[in-house]
Amino acid sequence: PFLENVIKHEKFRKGQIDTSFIDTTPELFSFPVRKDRGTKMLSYIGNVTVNGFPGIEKKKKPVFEQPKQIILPENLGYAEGTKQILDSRGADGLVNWIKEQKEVLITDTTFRDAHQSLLATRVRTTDMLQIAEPTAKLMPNLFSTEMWGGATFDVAYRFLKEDPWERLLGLREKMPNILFQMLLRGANAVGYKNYPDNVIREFVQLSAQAGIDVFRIFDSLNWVKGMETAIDAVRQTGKIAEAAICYTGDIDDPTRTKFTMDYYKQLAKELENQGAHILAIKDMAGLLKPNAAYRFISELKDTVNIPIHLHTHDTSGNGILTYSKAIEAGVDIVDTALSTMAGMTSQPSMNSLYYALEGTDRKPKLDIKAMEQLSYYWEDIRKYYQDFESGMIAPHTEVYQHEMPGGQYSNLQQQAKAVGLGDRWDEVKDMYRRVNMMFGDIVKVTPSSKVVGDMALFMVQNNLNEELVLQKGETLDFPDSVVELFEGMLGQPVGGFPEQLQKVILKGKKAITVRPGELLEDVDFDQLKEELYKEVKRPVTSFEVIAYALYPKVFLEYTKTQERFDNITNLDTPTFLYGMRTGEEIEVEIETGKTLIVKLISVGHAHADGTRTVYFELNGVQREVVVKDES
Ligand code: 3PY
Ligand code: ZN
Repeated sequence: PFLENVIKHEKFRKGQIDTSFIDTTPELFSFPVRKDRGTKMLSYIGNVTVNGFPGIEKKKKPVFEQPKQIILPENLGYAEGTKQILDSRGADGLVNWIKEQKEVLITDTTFRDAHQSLLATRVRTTDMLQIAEPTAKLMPNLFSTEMWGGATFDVAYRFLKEDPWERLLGLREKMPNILFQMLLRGANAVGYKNYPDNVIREFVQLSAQAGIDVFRIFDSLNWVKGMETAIDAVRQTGKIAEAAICYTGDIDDPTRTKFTMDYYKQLAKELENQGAHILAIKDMAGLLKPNAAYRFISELKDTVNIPIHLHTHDTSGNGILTYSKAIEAGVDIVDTALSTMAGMTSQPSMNSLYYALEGTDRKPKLDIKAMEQLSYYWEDIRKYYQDFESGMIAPHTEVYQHEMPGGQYSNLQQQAKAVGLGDRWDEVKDMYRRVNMMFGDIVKVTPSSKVVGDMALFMVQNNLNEELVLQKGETLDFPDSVVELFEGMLGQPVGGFPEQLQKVILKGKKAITVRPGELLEDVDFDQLKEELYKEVKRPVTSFEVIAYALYPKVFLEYTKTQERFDNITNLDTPTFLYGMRTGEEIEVEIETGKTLIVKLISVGHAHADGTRTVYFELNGVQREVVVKDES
């Protein structure tokens, strides 16, 4: 409802919003009170108490400590930050400012990649909103906070039953001084397939309008053509187009002949010519070794004139050393996460990097005490999501072999469990490496990494190896994603597809070599809006229409959940994930100033029809809901 009010507001529609819009527009917070809200919420709690949460083995709700809150001094305002530089000087002004900085600049990925990589993207908006203001007030010198895009968009709708646009608007309100950065998968937007050009343009336009400043754009095969539309769309909004080279292989390994220094230099130059304001090095698996990083950054610095922003994952345990070398070589910006959300498949720790740079003139202008305080909060929050942890507890150097992106590791592991391969995870990882080579050694990052993962699962499940795939290919029903990749629907890989395998997989279908966007028909948004209106039987916003264009099934499913349970985003995370213990009492603020007190009295025996009655007290009054027991 908050988002609806924002979007319907005349000022918002005319684009007349600034950072004070929400503060100075109290009517945004007036919602029609829905009478059955309480019942719907109880129905959610009853349901998760009885049936558990998808992806979590059913168990009694653990007892968690209250997360450590940060009490800010009352008079502490928001210091001006990079957001004000972009807003006042424009994209080129910001680029010039970056070039003038002696210190290395820092992006905080805690709100996006860190939890995508450690906790299967499951961190909820409410847990971010509670720490957003302290983050922005205590760390005004961050270059940016990466808080949106990648997998967060569909996971929000699909698993968290919340609206990612509300996350963006809510955080924007509490963090008005720091650039907001998102990860955009080029022609795949925030999805797993190429979309028509006008969908990309509309999505970029709305994201910019809702608060994104820096768009990190990549193509999952490093195919520049797949990034053109997105780069142009971002430039048109006046925001920052940060075009990415995805780093794979090893520039120091002479046997990896596709991904050489010359290849990367050529790509960097192309992206600069394409209009990138910043060049990102997206080392999504953490394969850039320290000495290679020094050479890589030095040579790229000599190749392009735009700032360079390095992203890595700490899977191997070498992340800080890689950054230290890259910083010595002059990299402008690096991605880190707060320490308790860092390390392993996530980004290297901001706190550690701070100390690693002591005694150098590139040490970032950040407050280490603040980092530590913020890290305490995340340490507690992370426990809520313990069931989504990957189980990796120590540096994992096999990443140099399997090359799996950090953001994929815990997600593929969930996928493997879901198809009954949880106990064959080691085989899946090794198969992932073999599939990469079978595919001709390709860039592996969403969605190409998902295709490699799907194929690895398929081969382990069906006890296949490389020869068997070629021999029996005609009779095998390959995963759709694999067929689409070999059809050219994700673009063209470096050096083309291996021909024999392509033939086997396509079974006579023709592959394309042009940009898929050239063949996909534009979406008629008016018609789509009409269609969605008929489905949900209420007025819909442009944000909802684009979500529906990107993820029709997931979005409709989400609207159904919303109808069934109303707004459950304000439930605390332990209750959202585990329901309640008998006798437990919780408070839920369902709207500003309106709090419900919920107590679980008991869960009744199963009835003959497989339902159970769950008994609550809501603000002291007895209430019951009937829940279907799905066990
Ligand atoms: C994503 O596309 O979600 C990624 O994080 C890729 O690294
Ligand atoms: Zn990443």
